[in-house]
Formats: sequence, structure tokens, C-alpha cells
Amino acid sequence: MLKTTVFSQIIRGEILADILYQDQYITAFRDVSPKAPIHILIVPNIQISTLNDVLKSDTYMLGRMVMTAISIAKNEGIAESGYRLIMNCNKDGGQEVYHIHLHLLGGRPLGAILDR
Ligand code: DGP
Repeated sequence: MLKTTVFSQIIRGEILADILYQDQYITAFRDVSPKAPIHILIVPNIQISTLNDVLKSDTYMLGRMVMTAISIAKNEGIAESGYRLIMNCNKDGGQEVYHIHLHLLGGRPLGAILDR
């Protein structure tokens, strides 16, 4: 049994978040600690700890995460100026919450992919 994450609690409505989109597969909400003017997390409703735990049967859900990020980028008005999608995996990847999530960042020039 996986230890519940803050994201599972947001999805279940136990913790408040600014939810922009939800369906039977995924939930999208604003990051509590934004690193850019637009910083949104797209998260599967089922808890998958890391990218290493993704199964072939998750392919549709992963595609839905990306398609939803693109749609939200358009709604937020950053599709043309540009944005970045990031998924962090494990310690060296900078993962803090062990429930996979796609970061959608934009609203300013984001610079090089890595700053160090
Ligand atoms: P990562 O380092 O890739 O695991 O990113 C985790 C992100 O989750 C980080 O940008 C901050 C965000 N986050 C952590 N706790 C909460 C929370 O309670 N609410 C919201 N909305 N975001 C959170």
C-alpha cells in the first residue's frame, strides 16, 4: 500500500487547491509554489510514485496529461509565447512529491533548460 500523497488528497478534495481541470483520469491544479507566472501541475488520479513505475497500460493517461497541458497552455494564453513541460524522477531529477506529475510552466522567458 502506497503512502498517500498531498496530490491524492487534493484529488479527493481533502486539501484545497486551485483546480483547473478534472476528469476520470487526471487532475490539473496550480502549483502552490509557482516558479513562473503560470505554473500548473497535471497529475494522474491514481497514485504512481515515479516515472519508473509507469506501465504500458498507463499510455492513454500519459497522453491525456500532455494533451491537457497543451489545452491549458492555450487557455492561459501562453501557447504562442511558449512554455515548458517537465516531469522530474527521483532524487537526482529533483522529485519532491512521489505521485507523478507534469509541470506546465510559462508566462516569462524560461531560459536554458538547466541553470547549473
Ligand atoms: P516535484 O519537485 O517535481 O516533485 O514538484 C512538486 C511540486 O508540487 C512543487 O512545485 C510544489 C508542488 N506542491 C507541493 N505541495 C503542494 C500542495 O499542497 N499544493 C499544490 N498546489 N502544490 C504543491
